[in-house]
Amino acid sequence: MHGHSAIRFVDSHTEGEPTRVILEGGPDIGSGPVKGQLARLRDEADEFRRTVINEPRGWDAVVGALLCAPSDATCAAGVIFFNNTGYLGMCGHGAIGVAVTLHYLGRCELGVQRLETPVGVIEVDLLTPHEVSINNVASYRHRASVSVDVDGLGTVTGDVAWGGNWFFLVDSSPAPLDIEAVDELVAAAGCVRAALRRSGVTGADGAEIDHIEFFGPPRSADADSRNFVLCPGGAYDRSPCGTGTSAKLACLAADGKLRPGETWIQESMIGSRFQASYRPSDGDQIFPKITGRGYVCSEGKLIQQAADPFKHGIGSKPS
Ligand code: PYC
Repeated sequence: MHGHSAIRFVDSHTEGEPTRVILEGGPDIGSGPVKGQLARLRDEADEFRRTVINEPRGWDAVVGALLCAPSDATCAAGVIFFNNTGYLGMCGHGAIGVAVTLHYLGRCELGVQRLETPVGVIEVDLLTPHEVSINNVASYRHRASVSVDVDGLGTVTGDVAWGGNWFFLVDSSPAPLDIEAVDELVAAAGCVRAALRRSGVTGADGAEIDHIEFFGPPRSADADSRNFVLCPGGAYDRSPCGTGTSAKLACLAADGKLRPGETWIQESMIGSRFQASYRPSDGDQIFPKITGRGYVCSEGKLIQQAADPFKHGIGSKPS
């Protein structure tokens, strides 16, 4: 068949949140550090991200994972995560999705593999074909108890923390953490993010805080907390968010509310869970460990016919 190109993928979900691993058909982004490969993907081939994630081939909640060559010889692969608006530093649910997908394809055994991400090396430990622990990049609280004036909500106070992405963590959710209230939560979190921008509240080195996290009491008796996470492109995380839970651990550790090795069970908006703990790192940093389950749910080829005006996805300029 001619007049089209194809991108081969496997979809999985981690505690409800989708990951699309790209197996073939990605652009040539060279080699070297994964951070540099991400820069080339973003600057020279961003239509690939839009093709994979945007409608009509994808949807707003899915996170893409492009496997690439690592520059760190101790790593089995490099991985670049992306979504409907851009690129992620790390992605916890996505790393679990990559691990269960590679095992499903017969490309890795149970046990530990190291992956190079744009923000550092992580370890994925495939405990069973579905259960994976990740040892995330060092995480830390950057600022505590920052107050901002938010449209419609008044003063909102939260912590700024790094867990592989930048988060603003608000302990008392402005709306119930029920799936019925998800539109209200998305709108409220969007207003918080706008207020942070307006007030010049950032992560380290002026980095944009693009994830907003609200917390409340858990529904199940053995969990510690329930969360809502607004992702950068406006979708909410169906899982408890691996990097968001890492940021939460960093705040709990900084407040002396969770000791090294102690377990924290984070429940998501849909009641799925991550089990989390940490070991201390240098200074104020911690190394989070997050355990969750992932399941492969489809595989196939994305087709781009040459004549299709939306071959790079809706939201791209029609060609
Ligand atoms: O699990 O780290 C995560 C994540 C980030 C955005 C969506 N999921």
